[in-house]
Amino acid sequence: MDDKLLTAMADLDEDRVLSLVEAMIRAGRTPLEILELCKKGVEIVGVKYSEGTYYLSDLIMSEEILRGVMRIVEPHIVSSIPQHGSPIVMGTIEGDIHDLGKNIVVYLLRSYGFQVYDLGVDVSPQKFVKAISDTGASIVGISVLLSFCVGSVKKVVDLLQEAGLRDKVKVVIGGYPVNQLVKEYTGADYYASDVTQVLDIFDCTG
Ligand code: B12
Repeated sequence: MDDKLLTAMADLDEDRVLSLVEAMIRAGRTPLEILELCKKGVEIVGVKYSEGTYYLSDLIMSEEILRGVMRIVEPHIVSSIPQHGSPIVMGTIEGDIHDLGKNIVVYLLRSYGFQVYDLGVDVSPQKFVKAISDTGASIVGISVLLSFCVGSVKKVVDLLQEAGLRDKVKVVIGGYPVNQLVKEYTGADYYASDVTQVLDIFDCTG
């Protein structure tokens, strides 16, 4: 069924994706596994877009389908983890409006008992730091999909340092260009390249 879901997502066959997801939920597959398969399908959509087989409207369609998937899986994210004390500030960095990945992470964290302040997309480094200061968050999650926006992620870390908050806040980054090198360049504490790593990271920091 995994291949079928991946193919249906890549083919942008909304009805098939949603019925497969419902069947997988009934068969006891976890929301995490399902979301990860859908993410791989969206990546194939991205490749087809780069090759010129798909158009912008197709990318937007992939977003619509993914939101439908999230609506189905969300009630099935059952957590035994109690409400976590410290809030998390999340957002997509300045200049970047990609939010599918960030929204999945926010959905998951909320379902697992974290209090998340979602600042949305195109969030300036100053706004991140103000939100951290205002909420007393000890974790900030930054999503970045565009390589040329990585510098602004570093700016968040630098501003936290200047504000004397760096030691009090764990910086977690994720998104398409993120890897060990980007983590080191930005000065972040952790990075995640897929949804399955996200909970581990936030749990060990929370
Ligand atoms: C869908 C998409 C769009 C949609 C976005 C819709 C939306 N609401 O998000 C639209 C059409 C708007 C779009 C626009 C653009 N896009 Co675009 N887009 C994509 C695409 C195909 C998929 C991204 C996606 O949603 N993936 C699915 C989600 C679920 O996965 P994810 O984002 O990786 O998130 C997961 C993990 O990374 C992680 N994660 C993500 N964030 C975080 C944060 C934290 C804290 C943690 C812990 C984890 C975490 O967990 C998530 C769940 O597993 C990618 C290709 C790709 N392979 O990624 C290109 C891509 C990101 N886009 C790209 C580009 C260039 C653009 C445009 C500049 C195109 C243009 N010429 O206009 C614009 C930029 C607009 C802007 N200012 O931001 C490039 C970036 C290249 C680069 N290296 O910089 C890519 C890589 C395509 C490519 N191969 O060229 N795009």
